[in-house]
Amino acid sequence: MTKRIAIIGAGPSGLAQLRAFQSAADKGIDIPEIVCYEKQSDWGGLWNYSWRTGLDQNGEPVHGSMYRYLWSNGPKECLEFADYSFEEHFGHPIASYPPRAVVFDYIKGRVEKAGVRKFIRFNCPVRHVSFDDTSEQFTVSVHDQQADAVVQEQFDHVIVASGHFSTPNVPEFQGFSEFNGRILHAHDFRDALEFKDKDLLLIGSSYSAEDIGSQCYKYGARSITTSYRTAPMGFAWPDNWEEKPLLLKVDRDTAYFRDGTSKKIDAIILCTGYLHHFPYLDEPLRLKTGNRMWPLGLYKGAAWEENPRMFYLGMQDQWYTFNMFDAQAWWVRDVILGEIALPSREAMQADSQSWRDREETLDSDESMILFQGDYVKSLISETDYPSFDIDGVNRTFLEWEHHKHENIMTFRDHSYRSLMTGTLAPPHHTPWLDAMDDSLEAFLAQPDKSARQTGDDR
Ligand code: FAD
Ligand code: NA7
Repeated sequence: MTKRIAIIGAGPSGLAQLRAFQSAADKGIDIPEIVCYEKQSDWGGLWNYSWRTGLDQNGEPVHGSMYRYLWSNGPKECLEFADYSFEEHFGHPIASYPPRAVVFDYIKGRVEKAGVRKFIRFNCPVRHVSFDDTSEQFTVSVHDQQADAVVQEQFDHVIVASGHFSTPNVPEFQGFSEFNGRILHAHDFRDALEFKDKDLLLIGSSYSAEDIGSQCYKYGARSITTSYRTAPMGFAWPDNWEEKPLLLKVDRDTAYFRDGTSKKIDAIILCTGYLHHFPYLDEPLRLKTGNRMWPLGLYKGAAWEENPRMFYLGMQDQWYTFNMFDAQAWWVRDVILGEIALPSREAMQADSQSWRDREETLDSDESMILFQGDYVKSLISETDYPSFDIDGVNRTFLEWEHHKHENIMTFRDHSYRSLMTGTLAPPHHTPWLDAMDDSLEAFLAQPDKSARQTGDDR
């Protein structure tokens, strides 16, 4: 009997899984029957922009956390697919930090070429997943929104690819109920222009605080204050941007911080991260973790040790993204196809624990990047995913870090060499701070060649 596989989510991780199976089928290998359930009406996950916040047209929580004017926060050379380069997709080299619409187009290009859309059932949120020990089958309940019917199907394997940057972590601070302005979480942030001429407070000191603050600076906020719990970001911020210790309380229009200082503010954005949230999973199947480099319970970061018929993709905190999801998806595919044998549960747990022990020693961005690079290497060594220069990707990440610390407002003007094609990216025609139009058309518009400069080649 042909095995049946359910994939939950058609974002970059779920699409990596579809592409992995399709690549095996292309080589003449018999692949299982695959159904990918996607609650949105299109693929691409977070990269599929939605103006909506709160609930969607079907009453489902809006998945999207991306916002207008979002440009890749790392070099595209670090996330490039090993089997489908940016150059192949666009027909020519492009600059290193594309805006969201360009990345979305690239993700789409690979899966359109692979012809895997037929496996996806759109507008189908998964409501419940359980496992029966006797039949060794998963039962997946899905709400087919178009038919408005909840249906159940049986599967041999379930692959969870529903992401973990969509359910906001929303702490409360004293005085929020009486605050005069708007309070929102980064998940609901959509347009920096809303905060033009405003004094803005952001809580948090990670990617969202850095990038949403930078967007708001770029689009004319009067001042930015970021408030950290553990440590400041420490970049050389513009003059109207300051970092403060944690917020103590707010009083109508004033924020008070732990160092005794205060500031009048108009709006607060909680850049306080996200929860790993799987409301549709039965308790024995549910991963419980914070956003970290090595969640426990997942052998090779992917197989659910308690029941390795089930898999999770993309659950780690992410330096590596698309090509790491690929490495995981190829590995999961080969476990399902019987090409990779899993060891005993004890051996899986011991292996995971050794990664966790190393994770706990990581004390710098560099050590985390090298850790995740080693993880990607370990997966790729077991499959036929095209090998690529992971040490080179690590080096590119380190250059990126260096450029951010050199100047947080100009790091996106740098260019890097593709580890897949060897081509050095051309500089973008407009410095990021001046590039107000984030459309694909504006980004790809050919500049006047005489005005081009040479990119960095380090
Ligand atoms: P997602 O992209 O979240 O996709 C999950 C999919 O599962 C969605 O399509 C969702 O609709 C679907 N789904 C969820 N629940 C259900 C359900 N119950 N039933 C059916 N379907 C369901 N990464 C980078 O490499 N570069 C960047 O510049 C970058 N910027 C980012 C900016 C923001 C604001 C955020 C939040 C993340 C950013 N990321 C970036 C990281 C991002 O996590 C990855 O790029 C990528 O989108 C993760 O892919 P995924 O498929 O694992 O999850
Ligand atoms: P992250 O990277 O998980 O960071 C969350 C931040 O929120 C981090 O600075 C936390 O501080 C802070 N935080 C969390 N809870 C609190 C409370 N209760 N009070 C104060 N501060 C808090 O999430 P991001 O949204 O920045 O990034 C997620 C992804 O989105 C990322 O991959 C990007 O590509 C885009 P801590 O340092 O733990 O003290």
